[in-house]
Amino acid sequence: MIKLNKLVYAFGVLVLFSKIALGQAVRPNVIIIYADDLGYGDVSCYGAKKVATPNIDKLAKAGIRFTNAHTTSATCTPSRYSMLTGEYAWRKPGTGVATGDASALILPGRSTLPLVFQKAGYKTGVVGKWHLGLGPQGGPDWNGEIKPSPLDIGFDESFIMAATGDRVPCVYVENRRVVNLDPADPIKVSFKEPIGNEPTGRANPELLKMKHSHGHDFTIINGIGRIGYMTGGKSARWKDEDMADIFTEKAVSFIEKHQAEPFFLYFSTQDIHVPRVPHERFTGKSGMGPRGDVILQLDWTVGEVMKTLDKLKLTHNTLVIFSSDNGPVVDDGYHDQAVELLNGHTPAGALRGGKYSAFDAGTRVPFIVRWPGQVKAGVSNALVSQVDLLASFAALTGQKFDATTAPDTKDYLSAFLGKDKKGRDYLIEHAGTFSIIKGDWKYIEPSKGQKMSVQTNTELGNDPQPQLYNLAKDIGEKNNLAEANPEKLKELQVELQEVKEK
Ligand code: NG6
Ligand code: CA
Repeated sequence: MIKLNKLVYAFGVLVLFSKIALGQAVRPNVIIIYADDLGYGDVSCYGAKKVATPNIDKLAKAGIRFTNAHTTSATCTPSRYSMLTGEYAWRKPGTGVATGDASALILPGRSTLPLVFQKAGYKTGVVGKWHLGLGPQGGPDWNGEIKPSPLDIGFDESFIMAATGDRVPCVYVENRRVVNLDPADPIKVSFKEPIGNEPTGRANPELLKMKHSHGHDFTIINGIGRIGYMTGGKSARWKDEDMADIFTEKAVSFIEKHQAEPFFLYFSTQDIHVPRVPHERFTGKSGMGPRGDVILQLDWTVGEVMKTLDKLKLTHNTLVIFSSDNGPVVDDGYHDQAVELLNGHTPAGALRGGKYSAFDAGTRVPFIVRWPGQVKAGVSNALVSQVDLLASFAALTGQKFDATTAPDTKDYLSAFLGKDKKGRDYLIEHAGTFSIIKGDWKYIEPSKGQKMSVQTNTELGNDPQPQLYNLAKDIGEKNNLAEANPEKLKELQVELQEVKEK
């Protein structure tokens, strides 16, 4: 039986790569489940012991679990920008963490990941956290048609939150409209000055069900202080407790609706970002407080998607990617007991730093690819970057893309499918400070930035001295070899400079 399986697999791979080599389109369904702030060590298949993620583990067991996969940035907006456009976000000013009323950062007229699929004849959809701006300069019209939106850059369908769970406006946007909006109660949003007269976390802390530890003291929505002021839109406001159910239901119905055609779904969960407000089914279940509970909720979400694929008999014809947009953070601005109840859990695994950090925990993330019958299950240490998904899926589906607008994405399909065990020669990470990884080596450029984020208790990786680490021997980036190895240092400095100037 085992032999037969091996033969079937080998044949599948042979056929697949012959087709790709011949430039013939291969069109599996593709789902990217993109978690928010999930760290390298936050799931059990990456070594977590205090929290169990059976559904994510199952995905990893049937697919490839990458140990050296990276986002391009240590925060959300730039990572997503790079993944969807194939351009490192730091090339474009204004792609740092976006406010809730930011205008669209990805404009029509350029290559994008969803456009690659759309051109290949896929139905494309986005569900969940967007955080890439909406609307024209000056921000979107929350009470009218929202344009540009994901619909203008390659998605056929869109059900999103504009920014983050902790930023106003706390409403869902479906295609071009805010969901359940009463025109008699229009939405106004401001990130500059107070508007309306609703209570704020700063003025009315007694109204909060979850207190802020830093920031997050503007308008109170659903008992939680947010970033930014909001008034109106009462009937449209979300309830954080239901968010995972709502997004999961939307993702599942997208899959059901398009089961007969190739589809691409970018499913971007709010979990495990702050505010961590799980549905009561998960409350208290991890023993680690809300942060652990939303990891369980995320795992449930993944399970629901997998169940849907099984039920519709799409498992074999669907390539699933599971990953995260940046590394972990424990206290990201709310008193949710994440610190107190950590219970020895290490969100970053053996890596140093976390979200916001130039150390590797900022950008090295869980990354799983499952495609039964085509991708051999196992572990890959190949160096891969999310910026390469665009070119790689263009290669898979036989599409061309505009490399002038997507200059940084390269075809590493055979690394993503587990055939090439090496992956990239180098990749760039950005956390305000630039780093480059090349082979076993990582260089972090000198920076005058803070060494520690006191608020989040994160080592940011900044140092006025150049830092050089041998990640193969020192994954925790403890032993700076810059002085001991000036040639390697120079090599990486030159390489980083070349990429920056490209
Ligand atoms: C920070 C927020 C943090 C989080 C982050 C964005 C404060 C003090 N901190 O500014 O809570 O929202 O932005 O996270 O407001 S991200 O994952 O979307 O990039
Ligand atoms: Ca994030």
